Amino acid sequence: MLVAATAQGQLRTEPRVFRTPKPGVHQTLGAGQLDAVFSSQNARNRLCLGTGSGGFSWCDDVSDDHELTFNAALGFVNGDSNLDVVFANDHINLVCLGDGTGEFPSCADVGTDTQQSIDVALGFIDSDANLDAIFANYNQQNRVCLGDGQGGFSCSSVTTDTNASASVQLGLLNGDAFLDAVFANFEQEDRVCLGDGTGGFSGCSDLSLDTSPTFEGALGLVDGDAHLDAVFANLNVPNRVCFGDGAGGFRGCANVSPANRASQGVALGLVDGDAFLDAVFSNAPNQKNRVCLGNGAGGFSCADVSEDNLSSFEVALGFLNEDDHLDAVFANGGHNHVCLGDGTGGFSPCANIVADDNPTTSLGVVLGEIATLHEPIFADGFESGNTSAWSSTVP
Ligand SMILES: [Ca+2]
Ligand SMILES: [Ca+2]
Ligand SMILES: [Ca+2]
Ligand SMILES: [Ca+2]
Repeated sequence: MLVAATAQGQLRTEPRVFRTPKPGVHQTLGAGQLDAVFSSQNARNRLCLGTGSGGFSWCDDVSDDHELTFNAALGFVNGDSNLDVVFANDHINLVCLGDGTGEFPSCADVGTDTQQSIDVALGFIDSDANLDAIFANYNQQNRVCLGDGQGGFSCSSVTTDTNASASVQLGLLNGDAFLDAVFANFEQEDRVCLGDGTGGFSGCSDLSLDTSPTFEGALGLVDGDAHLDAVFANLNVPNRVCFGDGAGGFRGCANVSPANRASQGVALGLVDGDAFLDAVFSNAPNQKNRVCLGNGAGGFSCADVSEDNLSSFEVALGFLNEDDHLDAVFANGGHNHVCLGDGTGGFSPCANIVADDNPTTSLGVVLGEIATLHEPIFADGFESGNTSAWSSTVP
């Protein structure tokens, strides 16, 4: 449990203790290599450093915090150019500030809210240049937390709604330049809340009459117009796509496919070679994940990602190797999993992330270039930090 008494915005510095020694020569460091942060159900959240060739070479705890974490978001929270991470927790949410080497030396509570936050999104919600956070809370008021640019946040309720929100996405849904929010609600109507540009939301309305058990949503341009659309991952009923009208409403919804699967997560990206947005769904428990190729008009054609029957709670898409084909990382019960895209809608090969030798249950995954700074190379046999052992530095 977190230190509840930690003052809002006051960073606590944690000892930089790594349980797994980093390699002396850190071949994974360098710009352009995606790393992954996994949100853990019953253990510490994990960072895995990407190799740039489709694998992950090294994993360790992000911090000593032992919260039940449902999901995370990456962004530049304070004034440096190192990616930071915000965790949506069962209790108080957490921000950990990165130092660019793959370590997060400072973590702090995000406000003092103790709601059960299932998801978090980051964006510029008010008019300043400080990144803000918005949290989807289950059966409690959703909260918006405005950043102070230094790692501190000031939180308030989005509305008085106390829906079973399981997911939140930010996007420009009506004609103004203020970020809006879509909340996916479990067995309740999903809601859209229009931002007023000052950190408030001028009102929320039902996105549709659909009351599916929805775990996650994603926003993207699915059909041929310039209005953001929403795709929802549903439990044991068809996944749905809803088409934005550009005015903050949605003009209708359709099934992504008629299949009923236990979809817990969804990510959108250009998976095959056309310009039409595609969707990848993570399914759990013990089901094959699915890739659904968009036809640019709102329709999808779906297939299994692989033959693996995984318990995948979340999926993230990114370029993990050097080809131009989107790849997928799945957050699993057990070993997390990577599938490399072939650019035609297929994924092969797929492999477990064996660099994480202590797999638990990961509920979320986000990708970003976290370890971008070059690190000193140390001579063999010397511990990192023993400055008498400097041999050379990476240019
Ligand atoms: Ca802000
Ligand atoms: Ca707006
Ligand atoms: Ca496509
Ligand atoms: Ca790739």
